[in-house]
Amino acid sequence: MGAVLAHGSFFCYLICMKIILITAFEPFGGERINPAQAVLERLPEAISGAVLYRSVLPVSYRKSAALLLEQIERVRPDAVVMLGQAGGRAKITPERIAVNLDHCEACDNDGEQRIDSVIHPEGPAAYFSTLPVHAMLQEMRKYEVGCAMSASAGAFVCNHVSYEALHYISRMGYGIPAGFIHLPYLPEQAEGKPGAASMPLSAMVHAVQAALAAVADSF
Ligand code: PCA
Repeated sequence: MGAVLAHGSFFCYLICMKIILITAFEPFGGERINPAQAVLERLPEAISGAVLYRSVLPVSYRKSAALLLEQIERVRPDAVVMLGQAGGRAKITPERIAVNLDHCEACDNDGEQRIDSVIHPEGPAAYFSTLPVHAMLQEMRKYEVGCAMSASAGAFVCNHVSYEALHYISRMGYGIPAGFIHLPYLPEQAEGKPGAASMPLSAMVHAVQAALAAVADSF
């Protein structure tokens, strides 16, 4: 995939470059910033020969996946990498799995709460990430940032879009790698939250760049 793009500034990249669709989320839960969005804005145009097509998704069960799937159709990327905030985690955590469940006490930015709600009744209980998670971790460790594989993305909107993307790609037979990476709080978010872990923005940008290089080198 990833051939001709009749889309704005990306038109110039034309035929031969690979495309990674990379998403982040807007702030939520009373925060004024989402580290994923801050990282997304600081990534270069291209990494290891792959052009980045970026998109900031709403923290909304209803809207996020619809927008992402529409972008997969329009952009026809060679890989999909989704970023989000996992407040409280100390490390950058590529998610190994997405589960077929929406379940969180917290409401999304539309005020919607979902409790024990199956995403696709006909779908499998879970999908493994199809990103090269271990190669990504290996590349990130070269920058000496804390990173580790995670076996649960929770069951809020990040898991939701991750499941939806993997389900869609599987159903459509696109065979492109996709998966999620959770990021810690930024230091300014951790202020006023005693004991909350955080990571400087520059470290997260370098680490995500390294992870994306591993993705780009895998196709
Ligand atoms: N983190 C939330 C949703 C948006 C985000 O950045 C999550 O982990 O589900």
